[in-house]
Amino acid sequence: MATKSKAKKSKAASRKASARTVKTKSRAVKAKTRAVAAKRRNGNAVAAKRKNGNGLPPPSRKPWGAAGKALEGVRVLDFTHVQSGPTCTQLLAWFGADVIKVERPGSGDITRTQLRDIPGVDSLYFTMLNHNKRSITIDTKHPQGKRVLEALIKVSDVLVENFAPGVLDRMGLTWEYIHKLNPRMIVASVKGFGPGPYEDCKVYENIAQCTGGAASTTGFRDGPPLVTGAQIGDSGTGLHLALGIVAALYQRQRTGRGQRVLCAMQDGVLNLCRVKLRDQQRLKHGPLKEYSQYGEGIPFGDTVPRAGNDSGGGQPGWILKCKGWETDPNAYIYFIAQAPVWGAICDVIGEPGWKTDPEYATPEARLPKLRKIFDRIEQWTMTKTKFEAMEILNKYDIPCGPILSMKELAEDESLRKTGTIVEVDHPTRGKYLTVGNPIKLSDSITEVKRSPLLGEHTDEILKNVLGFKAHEIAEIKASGALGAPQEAGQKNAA
Ligand code: CAO
Repeated sequence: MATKSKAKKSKAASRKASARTVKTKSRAVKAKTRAVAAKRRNGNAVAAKRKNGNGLPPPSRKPWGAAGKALEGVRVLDFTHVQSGPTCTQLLAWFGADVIKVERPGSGDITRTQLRDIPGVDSLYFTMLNHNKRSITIDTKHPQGKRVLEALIKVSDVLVENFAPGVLDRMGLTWEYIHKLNPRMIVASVKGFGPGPYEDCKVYENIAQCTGGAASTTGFRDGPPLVTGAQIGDSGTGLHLALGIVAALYQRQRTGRGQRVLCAMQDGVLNLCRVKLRDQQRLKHGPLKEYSQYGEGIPFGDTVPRAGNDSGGGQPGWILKCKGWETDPNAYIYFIAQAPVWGAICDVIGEPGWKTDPEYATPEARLPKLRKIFDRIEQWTMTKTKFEAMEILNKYDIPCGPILSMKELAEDESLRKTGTIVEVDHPTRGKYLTVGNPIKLSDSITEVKRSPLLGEHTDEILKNVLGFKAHEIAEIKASGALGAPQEAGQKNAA
């Protein structure tokens, strides 16, 4: 009995086992079919993506400039002040980001009152660096101020700051804390120096020019180091930062998380002085023949010298006097003795013999006598105004450019047409000129809007961006964390 029942049991077991095998097989078949279908679907999706340009929507049919702005939908919490940071956030605002400038109640960005030309009115320093932004006043150290700030951090994409090192941390806004509040937040900073011996130092424009290699290479050999009028430390670093932010926004599309973006002003200036570091390394292999000191027989030391007005590239150039130079400080032209148009240069200045004279015919032969050549060219440019010289030289494709004064630039019609020089109306200042967006996008056209008055948008932001109820706004205001917003038309204290 026991053996029979054992046999029965084992038969039943083997039936069960084969049923299981069939089930497993059919599951495997189903899984395989599903995998094949998924692969096909995936393949189709990839193909469709490719066809659409990597998953992009079909090309908009809206007229150019009517499809929204490049950075529409991006909200920037702007903690910047003075010049470097505001340059960056102004660019982002011009590209369509909603830039909310957080300012200290009562005073705001220090530049509102610096270099004032009209008593009681926001300075041009401020207005020209803060277009297209909204202003909210918050005492970031007040508990109710922190409440508003944290709410803003949660609904923003980018935080930009250029405080002195450690300030943001002292406000309680460490990277770790911000990242915890909003893991998608990009935190972008301008500092004077990157990590290293000077990382805790405060820095202004000219310090960056001096520590980034610009001052030691600017000016004349027999004079002191010079700073340049171009704000390469402030505005230059702001530009670098804006690019870093846009790249981080693009990467966030894939990773879903924010990151830190740091631009040190020293690094930004050095990046713009790249060609001088090039020359530093060339020095090991002999004199820098395109520097006029070579032609003057003055030996080179172990560091890149100041090159006066020598061209920074491989084609020699110099600033030459034009008609009227005795009374007009800007009656000069920059002239490049470009090798391919040497023949035309010789004809224009009345030295046709130099075209074939072995002493002048080749760039190598000319290098040791650049001073003499430019003196001769100057004899010609002094007979023409800078604009006449420009017109004649351009006919022969000879690279040159008049030295334009700020007055001439301000009055230049073509710069106004392109939106590079813009006239803006301001409620307390009236009309003033500014430099518009130098970066022109054909489908994201910049409209330059006036800078905000201090705290002008405080209520609007609390209500519409943060969704605070009337009683909450009243409570925060009563705490003194926001100060009193300035009404349009109301003047700042001088
Ligand atoms: N509410 C309350 N406090 C505020 C505030 C607000 N809304 N906004 C700023 N503050 C406080 C800061 O918390 C800081 O206080 P603590 O030092 O007590 O923490 C204080 O204002 C001053 O900030 P700061 O040190 O950045 O300003 P500064 O005028 O002393 O220095 C500058 C200016 C530019 C030298 C410095 O910010 C800096 O080195 N920035 C980095 C480099 C840079 O961008 N330089 C270019 C400037 S343009 O030439």
